[in-house]
Amino acid sequence: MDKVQELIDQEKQRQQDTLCLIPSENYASNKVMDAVGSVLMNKYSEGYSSKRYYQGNGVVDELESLTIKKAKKLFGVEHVNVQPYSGSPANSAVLFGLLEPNDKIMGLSLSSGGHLTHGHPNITFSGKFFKSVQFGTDDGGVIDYGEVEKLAKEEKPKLLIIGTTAYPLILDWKRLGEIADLVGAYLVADISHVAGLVVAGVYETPVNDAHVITTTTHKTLRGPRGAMIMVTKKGLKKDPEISKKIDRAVFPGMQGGPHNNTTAGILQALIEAESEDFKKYGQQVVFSEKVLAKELVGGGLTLVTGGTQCHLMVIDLRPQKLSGSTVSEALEEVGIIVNKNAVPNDSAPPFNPSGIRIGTPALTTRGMGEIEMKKIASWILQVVEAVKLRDKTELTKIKKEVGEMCKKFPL
Ligand code: DSN
Repeated sequence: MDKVQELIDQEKQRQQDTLCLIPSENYASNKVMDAVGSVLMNKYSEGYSSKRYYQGNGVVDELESLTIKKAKKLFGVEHVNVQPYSGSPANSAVLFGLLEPNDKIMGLSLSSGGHLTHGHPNITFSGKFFKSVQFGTDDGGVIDYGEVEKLAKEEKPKLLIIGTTAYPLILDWKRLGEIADLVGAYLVADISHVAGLVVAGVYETPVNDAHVITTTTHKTLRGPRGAMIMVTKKGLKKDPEISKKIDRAVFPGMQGGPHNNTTAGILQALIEAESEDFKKYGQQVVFSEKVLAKELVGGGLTLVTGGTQCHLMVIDLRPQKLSGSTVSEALEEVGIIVNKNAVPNDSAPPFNPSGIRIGTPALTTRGMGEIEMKKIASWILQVVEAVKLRDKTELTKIKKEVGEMCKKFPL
C-alpha cells in the first residue's frame, strides 16, 4: 500500500480512537478539508486582488476578495489580510509592519499563558529584533491590570501584543485598550485561541479596543491551518496607513505567494461560522469546559485561577507532586490526549512543566456534552490517582471505556 495513504489512515484512526482535549486543536469539516486539498494549491498569486505578479488569477482574486468580505462582516473590522501562513507569521508581519527594529513591545509572558510571538525573550524573533517587556500574573494566575498599567507607563512600549494560549479567564480588552491609549501604543489583540468563541458571542470581542486583531483560523474557528490580520476602525483612526503597512509586511515583506487552497478553506470555515449552529457550538464549548472544571475541582484537583470562563483550563499538578509530562503520558496511555503546560511562576523547566492544559473545542465538534464531560473528568481523576499510587492496573479498563465512547462519536 502507498505509504503516504497508510500514514494518513493511521492518523485518522488515532483521531477517531482517542479523546482530543488539546484546546488549540479541532476537527475541520470535510468541506474545509476538500478546499485545502483542492487544485487551488497549484496556483501562484503573489500580490493582492487585481494586483498580481502572475497571470491567470481571476478565480483567486474572486476567492480572496470574498474571504476578506466575509471576515470583515463576521468580525466587524475595516480591513483584512488573509494571506499569513499561520499565527506566528501573522504576528511577525504586524510587528515588522508597524515597528522599527529595536522598538519596544510588551506582552503577556508565555509561562503566564501568552505566546512565543508576544515578545518571548532571546530565542524568538519578537524577543530578538525588538526590545521586549513581559508581564505575568499574580500567584493565582490572574492578570493584575493595575500592574500592567504601571509597567506600560514605566516602559512606554510602542506596541502591546496580547493574547492567550493558556489563560482561562476572559481578557479585559477595554482596560487593555485604555492602557495602550495612555502610552500611545498600538494594541494588537491576538485572538487565535478564541476567535470561534468571539464569533459565537461567548467571548468578549476586542474590536472596539484594539487597533489590530490577529488570529489563526484552525482553533475554535474550526478552519484550515492559516491566519488573518484584521484592522479595526480604531486602528485606522490612529494610523490611516496601517492597512497598507500590514499588507506590505505580509507581502513582499515576509512571504511569497499566498496559499490559495488555505484561503478557500478559510472562506468555507467563515461560511460555517456564520450559522446559528456555530453559535450553539461556541456556547456548548464553554458550558462543557465549565462542567469538566467543576468535576475536576470536586475531585480534588487544583486549577489555575480556580476555574475557567472559556474553552480551556490549566491543571496545576504541584499539589499532587506530579509533573505535567508524567500525567499527560499516562493520559495518552488510556487514549486521552492533552498537553503539558507551565503554570504561573513555574519553577519546573518548559519541557517538563507542572501543569496540563485541557480544552473542549474538539470534543464538542464530535457532539459530546455534559454526560461525556462528567465521565471524562472521572477518568482523568482516576489516571492522576493511579500515577500518584504508581499503580497502573486500572488503566487498561479505562482505555477500553474511552475506546467505547470514541466509537459512539465518529469524527
Ligand atoms: N501552539 C498553539 C497552542 O497550542 O496553543 C499556540 O500557537
